[in-house]
Amino acid sequence: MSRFSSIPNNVDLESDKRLQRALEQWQPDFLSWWTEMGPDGFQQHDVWLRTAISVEPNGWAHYDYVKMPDYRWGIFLVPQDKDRKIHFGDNIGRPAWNEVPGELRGTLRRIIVTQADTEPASVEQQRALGHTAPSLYDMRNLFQVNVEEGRHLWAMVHLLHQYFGRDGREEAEELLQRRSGNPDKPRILRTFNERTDDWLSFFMFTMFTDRDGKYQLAALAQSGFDPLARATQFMLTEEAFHLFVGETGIERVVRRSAQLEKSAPAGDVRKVGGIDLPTIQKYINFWFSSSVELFGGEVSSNAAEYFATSLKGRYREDQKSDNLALDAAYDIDVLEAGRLVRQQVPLRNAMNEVLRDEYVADCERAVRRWNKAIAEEGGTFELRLPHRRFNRSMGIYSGHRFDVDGNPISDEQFEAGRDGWLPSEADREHVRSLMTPVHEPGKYANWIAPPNKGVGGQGVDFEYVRGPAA
Ligand code: BYC
Ligand code: FE
Ligand code: FE
Repeated sequence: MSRFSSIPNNVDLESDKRLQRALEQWQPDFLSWWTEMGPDGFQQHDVWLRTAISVEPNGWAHYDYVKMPDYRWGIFLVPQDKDRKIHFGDNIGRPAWNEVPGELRGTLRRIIVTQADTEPASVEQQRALGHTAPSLYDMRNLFQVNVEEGRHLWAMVHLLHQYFGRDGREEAEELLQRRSGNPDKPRILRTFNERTDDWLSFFMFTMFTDRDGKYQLAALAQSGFDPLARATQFMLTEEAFHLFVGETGIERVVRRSAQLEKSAPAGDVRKVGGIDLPTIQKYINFWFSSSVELFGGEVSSNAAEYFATSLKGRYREDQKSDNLALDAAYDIDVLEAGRLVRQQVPLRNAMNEVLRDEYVADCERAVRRWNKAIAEEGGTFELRLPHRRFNRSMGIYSGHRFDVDGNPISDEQFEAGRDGWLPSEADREHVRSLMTPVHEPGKYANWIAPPNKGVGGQGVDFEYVRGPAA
């Protein structure tokens, strides 16, 4: 396939020459960004990848060896329902919009740009990980996630180009210019500037940060702006795999640690090349607290506006009974003179917190699964989520200190507890010291259990990534 091949799509791109030209101009810029900031190395390797060739359920089962730069980054929206009506907020009952309502243009653009910015950011954060993959199975999963995050960027850039004219084209260019972690041109949201250069962090990121993606995309899939709803709905099918990588990745690390504990001298897992469970707990504390931040402030007039204007609903808004959310209230604990006091806020202003509740419950479920794996291996350690107030720098709890149970504490107490709660430099150093590549089919690094089964119709010992023929 040629480098500048036509763009796979189900939006009838061929009949909209202006849009097609705009996207074809952006495509080489995307490919140079991918070359510069995408996975470091392995670009000429054959990777056993799944490619979306249509939005039909069977359009998904397509696996083949593909070189990453030849991945077919396409534009796919779930099919349109021409009779669709807006089902929440102040525009409830009106036909869903297929053009941007003038007065919502700025707000909508901002939501789309924020969503879009996270996609290339995550690829940048993960770019060096191929070199230290604990197996070819894991390396392949990493690259699958990377190419799909690239496609998510395409999905959002399509909306910017089609519906936002020149402003949209400028935003699309800027999306390729910001850089994760660069102090001069950082990515928009903080978690997307964190370092994710060891595999424990990668699994934490796909567990906790991609899961924010799931809930944000699900909220946008309710949108009254139909092209956004249809684009994000399709992105969710890809997101499920990213979450699988994170949740099962952590489970495999945890299981291995519990196994090693039994044989290690004095139960010291580090001495036998594993990651001890207390260190895993600290990584959970860090990545959970960073990712809950992505839901925005607890009390937010932005969130109220997104809901009122029918641009962003709640999780499964279509299954709720009160889609106006006008008379209801929500209880939030706020800090007053050093004590937590319950306050009522109008429900619409609490929409970020409402979405965060769904997210936290989903994370609790995963922790139960990991604890089950520990118990199965005969271990007794119990992992847990820190309280959502712990370690916050956005929203009403920022500027105050809380312990992992959510109790208010002093700065001194926090500093004294810090290395017990969050990864210390020594902890990170230990994790990094284990990151040596295992690139032989069927072999897995010592610190992680092999998966139960392979992926894409292959076994655990398949050659998922294959070097160029010599
Ligand atoms: N870091 O009213 P507030 C994904 C800003 S992940 C830095 O509290 P709002 C993915 C905020 O922008 C999903 N800044 O918040 C995962 C605002 O700025 P201004 C991404 C932050 O607006 C893994 C100010 O603080 N999608 O897809 O109600 C791999 C106060 O705002 C942060 C979306 O986020 C932060 N953490 O809610 C790949 C969906 N949080 O106005 C991909 C679109 C807030 O003072 N975005 N701020 O300049 C939104 O819906 C909202 O913008 C947010 C924030 C939920 C993010
Ligand atoms: Fe994504
Ligand atoms: Fe994702």
